[in-house]
Amino acid sequence: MQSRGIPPTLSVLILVLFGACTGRRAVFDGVLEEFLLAEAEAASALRDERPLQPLSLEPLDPTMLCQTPRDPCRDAPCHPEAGCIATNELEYECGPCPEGMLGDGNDCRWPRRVALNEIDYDQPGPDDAEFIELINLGDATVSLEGLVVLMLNGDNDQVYRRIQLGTLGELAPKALALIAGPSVEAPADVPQLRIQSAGFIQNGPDAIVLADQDGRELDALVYGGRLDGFDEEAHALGEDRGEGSLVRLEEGGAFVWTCRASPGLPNTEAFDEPCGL
Ligand SMILES: [Ca+2]
Ligand SMILES: [Ca+2]
Repeated sequence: MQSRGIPPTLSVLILVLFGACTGRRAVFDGVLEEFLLAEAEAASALRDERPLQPLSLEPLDPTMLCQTPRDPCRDAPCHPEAGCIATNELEYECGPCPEGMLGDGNDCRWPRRVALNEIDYDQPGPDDAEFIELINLGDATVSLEGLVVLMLNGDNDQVYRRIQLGTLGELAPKALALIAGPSVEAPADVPQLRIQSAGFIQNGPDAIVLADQDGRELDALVYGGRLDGFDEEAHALGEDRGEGSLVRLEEGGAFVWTCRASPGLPNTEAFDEPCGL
C-alpha cells in the first residue's frame, strides 16, 4: 500500500512559504499543523491496515499565509479602563478593574447597592402577611440575578431559609421589591416573590443577610433581640410586636419600629406605642 502523506513537492512548498513568512508564525503554524495531522493519520491507517480516508485539504489562500499576526487585544476584550495586555499572539490578560468596581478585568461593574428596607416578621394571629422589602439605592437599574436572602436562626447561626432573588428581575433606582407571604397587599407594579406559606420569617432573635453570588454581604439586619457576630449597626432599634413593622427611614440608618407597615411603598414614618391612635 502506498503512503498518502505530504508529497515531497508540497513539503518543499511549505518550507518556502515558511521562509517567506518568518516572523509571522501564528498563521503558518496552523497550516503546518493541518498537514502534519493529515500525514500522521495516513501513517496510522497504514500501520493499523485501516482504509485510508480521502485526504481533504482546503485550498490555501496565499494572503492568509503571510498575514500580520493576530492581535488578541484587537477586539478590545477587556473593560476599557482595565486595559488589555497581549501575552502572545493568541492570548491576553486584562488589567485590574478601576477602583471601586468589581470584576476580573474582562467584566467590570459597579457594586449593586441593593439593601433591606423593611421587614414585618410578626402579625397578630397567624403570620400570613410577613414580608421583606428591598430597595435599589443606586443610580442605575440593576439586576437582582445572583442575589440571595439568607435567613439565619439565632439559636444556632444556621441558615434556615435561602431565597434566590433572580426571578424578581431588574430594579430601577430607588425602586422597591418584595418577598411576601400570602396575605400581603402591595402595588401590582412592585416586583414580588410570593411565599405561599405563613410563618416563613422566624420571630427572632434572628438575622437576615442580603448577599451576592460571590458571598459578599450587601446588607444585614438582626431583629427580635441581639446576636453576636454582627455589627452594632445591623441590630434593629425596635421590635415588631405584632402590629406594624421595622423600617429604615434613611439610607443605611437603623431599623426602627412603626405601627404602619408599608409593603411595596416608601417608608415614611415611625410611630411609638400604642398603635391604632
Ligand atoms: Ca414570623
Ligand atoms: Ca415600605
